[in-house]
Amino acid sequence: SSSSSIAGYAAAALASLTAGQVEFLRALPKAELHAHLNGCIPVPTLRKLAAEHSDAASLPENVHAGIDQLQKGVVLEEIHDFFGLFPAIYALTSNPEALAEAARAVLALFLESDPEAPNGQSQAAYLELRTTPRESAHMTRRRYLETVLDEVERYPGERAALIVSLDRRMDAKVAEEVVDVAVALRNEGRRVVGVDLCGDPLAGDMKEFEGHFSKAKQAGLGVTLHIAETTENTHEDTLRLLSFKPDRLGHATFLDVDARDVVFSNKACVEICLSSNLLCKTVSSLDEHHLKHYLECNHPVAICTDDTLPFRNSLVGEYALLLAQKPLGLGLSEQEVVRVAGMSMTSRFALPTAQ
Ligand code: 6MZ
Repeated sequence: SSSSSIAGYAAAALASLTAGQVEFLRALPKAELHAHLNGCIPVPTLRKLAAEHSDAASLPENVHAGIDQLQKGVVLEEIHDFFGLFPAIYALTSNPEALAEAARAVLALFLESDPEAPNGQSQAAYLELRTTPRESAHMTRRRYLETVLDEVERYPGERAALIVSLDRRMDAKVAEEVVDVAVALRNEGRRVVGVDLCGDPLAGDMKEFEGHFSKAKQAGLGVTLHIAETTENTHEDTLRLLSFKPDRLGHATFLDVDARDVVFSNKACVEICLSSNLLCKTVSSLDEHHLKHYLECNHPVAICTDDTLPFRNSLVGEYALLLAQKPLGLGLSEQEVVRVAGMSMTSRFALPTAQ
């Protein structure tokens, strides 16, 4: 529809489907397992946060221009340009009230009735929302995570959980603090289900991070790692991350033969973000997307949105990319799409046992 906030590849695929096919996709139970909080804030919420900001004068002057750009749709020359979008967004989610409002809007986007669905289904049956805790003048990292968890836990019947992200750019001390807080919150019975490694794919020395992920695993948290997202990720970096024994992998676009052997034998679910990969230009066309390879090998995958704000996609739109005929989509059958959606549901991390 013309009021749709989605655009680009996912919107084109959705528009090519019959009403019956769209209804089929909306009704399909699917889990969103790879969505970054600050990458999924709806534009109207960002505008509201900018208008409400207690000290408008302290906002960087590029914030309004940044929001205008996001609304128009960003064009990235390459993935490294992507990370420059976040400082403007972060300026708006740096106190607990604003962060809570952003988290509420993102949870609603995936879990409340989709205004565009005639039968009022939500985009996702289940959401594992991920976010990188930031310290600011207004909150500690622990307070950041508690603020997001308060919103996640408002969803009864266990429809949502939190993954705590470590950024590759974090120094080892901060990364350690973040894992310790994630483990402590989990032990307090809060709905933290996993830890993630994200951020600029070439940043940081991952040697320093091994202990953090083993600590998280010991505490019963799931581990998911952004891995081999670009051609520049080295063989060594990829194998090192695989040695952390992740339960799931983000992107895993450029695995070489050795790495693929490890992934296939571990059966780590691969979180696939089709629009994200096309827009960040790490994959040149759907026809060349590594998803095809995983499907042929019957390897578990989960179809996800990554960042609905800059990519202007939706979970239903990403599934439309599976079902739409080539070249707009991959041309999978409904039966195959049912199987793919089922894999997202079975790849969820375990919830903490009730205390
Ligand atoms: C790697 C990504 C990403 O955590 O502040 N992020 N990291 N690859 C991607 N693929 C395109 N998309 C998002 O959400 C925003 C942060 O998520 C990470 C980046 O570190 C970004 O700053 P949170 O809620």
